[in-house]
Amino acid sequence: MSFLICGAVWLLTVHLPRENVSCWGLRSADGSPERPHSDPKRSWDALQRQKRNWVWNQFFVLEEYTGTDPLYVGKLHSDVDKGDGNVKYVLTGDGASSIFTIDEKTGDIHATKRLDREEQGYYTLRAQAVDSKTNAPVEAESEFIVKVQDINDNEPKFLNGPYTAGVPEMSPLGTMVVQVTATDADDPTYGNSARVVYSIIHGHPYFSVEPKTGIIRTALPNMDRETRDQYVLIIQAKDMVGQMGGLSGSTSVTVTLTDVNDNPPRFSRKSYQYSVLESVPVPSVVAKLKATDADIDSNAEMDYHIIDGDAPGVFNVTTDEETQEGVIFLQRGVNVPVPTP
Ligand SMILES: [Ca+2]
Ligand SMILES: [Ca+2]
Ligand SMILES: [Ca+2]
Ligand SMILES: [Ca+2]
Repeated sequence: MSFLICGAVWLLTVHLPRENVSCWGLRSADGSPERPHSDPKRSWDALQRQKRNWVWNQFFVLEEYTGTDPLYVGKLHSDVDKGDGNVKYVLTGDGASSIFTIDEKTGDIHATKRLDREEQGYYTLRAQAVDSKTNAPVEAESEFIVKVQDINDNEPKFLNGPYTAGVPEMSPLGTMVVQVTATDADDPTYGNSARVVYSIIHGHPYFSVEPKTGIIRTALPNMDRETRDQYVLIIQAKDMVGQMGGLSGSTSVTVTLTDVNDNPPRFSRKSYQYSVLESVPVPSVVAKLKATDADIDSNAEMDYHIIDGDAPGVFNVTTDEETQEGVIFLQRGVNVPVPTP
């Protein structure tokens, strides 16, 4: 005896002995029906040849079905059932009666609720055929799976966004800044619903993103922190490999150019002139002057030296750490010679 579970497209057998196979109607994966053979041996051979094209013991139901009628899932059928009402079909297991109903006479299974693959991807059910009067089994109980078929109903999401990153100014073209990743809750093993590509919506022409990896790189050489130190990029991830009709999500990436010491200190004047009375005590501060540096932090820290013009060593200069000024002070008495009359 055989006991067939017949799906909308896939018709599959639970156990199929070589002899007494009487319920044919198998469709191959490309949808073309297998023609029944009168010779059981030839039928079995044909089935064996086709077997690799079949998904066994599975039904497929499209998720998020919004129709008003219950969704047809498939059919149980035992060849003990001669259509005279003596066989009753019973469904047990995951979601039996709460989600899946079976017509006990015809074996037709329907889903009565909208299914969400991202909540539950498959249901394991058990099929039974019993004598409608005595409830005695006429077939051994068999397990099968209803797999929830994915639709593209989830957009890619940047779970770690928004991002912040830094890259040194003046970096060569193509320097990696940061990698962003979007996840898509749809089925990664089926179709393109979870296949994401990245693109840059805002941030051209300074930065680019690799479509497959989400790696962000510099797209211009010689970006100068002293001209502009921050960029806010918008990166988009789109499923369906970026094709029309795909769903998308986006995130921002704030990129800060970090400082490189590419600016020398500059004095605001070519020369400074100060006068000092010979009577001032030693040591005394004579003058303070300040050079500026467009860089920041340690790249703008000053250290002043006298390099020329004070051979006798009358003056010295120190650096005021707080203000970054050069403090010139008198370290020896100034003895101005009195002009002879
Ligand atoms: Ca998706
Ligand atoms: Ca989905
Ligand atoms: Ca700099
Ligand atoms: Ca500098």
